[in-house]
Amino acid sequence: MLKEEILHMMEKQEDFLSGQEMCNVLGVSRTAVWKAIRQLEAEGYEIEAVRNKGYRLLSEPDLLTEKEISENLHTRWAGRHLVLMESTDSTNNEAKRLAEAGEPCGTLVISEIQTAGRGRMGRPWSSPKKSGIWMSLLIRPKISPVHASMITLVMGLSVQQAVKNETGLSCWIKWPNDIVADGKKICGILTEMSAETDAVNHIVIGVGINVLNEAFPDEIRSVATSILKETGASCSRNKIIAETMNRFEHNFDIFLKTEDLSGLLDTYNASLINRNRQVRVLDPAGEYSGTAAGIDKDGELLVRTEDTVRKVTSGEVSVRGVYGYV
Ligand code: BTX
Repeated sequence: MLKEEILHMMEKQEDFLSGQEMCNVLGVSRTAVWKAIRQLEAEGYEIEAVRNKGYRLLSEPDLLTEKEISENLHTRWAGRHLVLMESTDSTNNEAKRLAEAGEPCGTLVISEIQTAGRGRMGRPWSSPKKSGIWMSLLIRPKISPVHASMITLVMGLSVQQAVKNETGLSCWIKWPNDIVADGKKICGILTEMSAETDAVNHIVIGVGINVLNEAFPDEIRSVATSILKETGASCSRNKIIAETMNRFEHNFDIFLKTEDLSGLLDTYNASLINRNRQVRVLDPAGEYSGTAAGIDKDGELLVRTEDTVRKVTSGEVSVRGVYGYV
């Protein structure tokens, strides 16, 4: 596309690039160049235009681009088939539709906005435009369906490692499906599966990361934060996406060797915010408190109560700090 070629030329040139030179190189009219420049400006590129000198690129918006994601991807399959969307109801829904249509393992659906982003048990997930990473990875593993819930933990660890590595933010895993920084949620994970009794058809792992959000709606202000709010700095969503895929593929290989978390246990527990903290377990069968010791190889949270150690399975249970969310 002309607009991309012009952008590419400006990216390579530090100084002004004359409109005439663009016309000559690309074989198009001045009007066509001018229109393409206007389109780029509308997308958030800051371009300086000076008579008799030409155009100069001042800054680029943080757009999701296949190019920047792919350049930072070192995987065999995870994220190798990218589906970038401007808008969708939920990337989990879209990934499920693509799964039914036969798209391959490793397909990653990413959208700039979700109009009906979902959390667990039908809870809403706030997914405003261009401020976060709303993505879903489709996988088709040959594992027993009873082991699938551990994949949420594998992804949680991968996101925590990727965010820490890419942004320097000190963040932690909150079992089973959140990443937190400064006691508030920066990421939530929703895993959904289609399976027969003893075989998985496909699994969709949905990841929502608050990256550039400057503010949150009233209902979630007390529990939500973003990378920008915590670090005060902007960062590349494309690189975080790629690094999450790099980490996930590596961690998932380790998980597959034993079909449990024994190979990831120490790394996981070292990044677990709940560890050695007092927690309240909101079990529909009865609430109780204790000290979280860490997870076991099956991904259950071990909670030491006065008389015993209880194993908490993710399912419908929520875990809270005694004095608040963490
Ligand atoms: P969850 O059920 O653990 O958390 C949902 C709760 O989190 C909500 O009830 C609300 O209190 C709070 N919340 C809502 N939006 C946000 C937000 N942006 N930041 C922090 N807290 C929030 C967590 O479920 C799983 C979320 C998965 C989201 C991804 S995005 C891509 C994919 N598509 C999709 O529809 N869901 C997943």
